[in-house]
Amino acid sequence: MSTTKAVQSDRDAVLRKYRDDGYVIFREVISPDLIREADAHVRWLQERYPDRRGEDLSTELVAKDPFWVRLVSDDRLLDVASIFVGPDIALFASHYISKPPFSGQLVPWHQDGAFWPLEPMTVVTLWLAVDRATPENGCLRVIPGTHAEDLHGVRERHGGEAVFDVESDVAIDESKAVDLILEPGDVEVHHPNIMHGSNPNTSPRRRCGLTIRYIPTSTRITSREQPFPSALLLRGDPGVNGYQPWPRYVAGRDFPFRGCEQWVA
Ligand SMILES: O=C(O)CCC(=O)C(=O)O
Repeated sequence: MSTTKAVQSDRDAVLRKYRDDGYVIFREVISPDLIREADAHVRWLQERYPDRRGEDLSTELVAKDPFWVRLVSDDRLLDVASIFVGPDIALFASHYISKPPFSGQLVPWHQDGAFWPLEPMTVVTLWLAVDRATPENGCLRVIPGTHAEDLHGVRERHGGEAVFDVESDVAIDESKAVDLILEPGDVEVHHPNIMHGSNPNTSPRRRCGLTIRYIPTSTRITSREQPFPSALLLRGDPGVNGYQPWPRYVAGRDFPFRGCEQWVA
């Protein structure tokens, strides 16, 4: 059975798990050939932007980058996203968090929805594993069930390097945290209210994942920046937002990928 068919037939079980725990894992969504391209893309981005950390390849780069848009608009990912946000889908944001060996930064405990200019907070994150992610290299950690809580406040974080310098202002019971062990091509889906974070990478293996934030086009992006730099219409009716144009591929400027000739102006 193809992944898409499997996804549809498991729909009820998936939604039940998401409603109960606030997250769900889909295995082998993206095939090894496209994951190899994503891996090469991350390496290309790091050469192109040598002053940025691997954990900081994010949102403002997306809409100018044909491969990035090709990846987040892949039908296999949109089919998964549609289970949670329906048929009319836009990209709100996307971010590679590539933690280098030995020195990869931690991600403080947080709820995504506490930071985002969205109204209502109807949005889902797909976290696509580019590398194998395990506790040793700082895999994503979630606290199941916390998605049922309201959004808490955030406070400044002190104490060592981190991907960002704020954290949730509530006490975290780490004994309830679940480590999400993922293989390249697996996708974890999480709710904007779930408490999550990740430890530093102290292992010899890189840990790279791509976060992709999908909204139904009925969710309004309320940022003062309009259209939002990474807002892209991906499927269906445009709804309430303005969007960035899809980028065109220019040889020598953009990351070359399979099918890029179809992205030339
Ligand atoms: O990649 C990580 O370690 C954290 C990801 C994250 O915070 C998110 O997906 O919202």
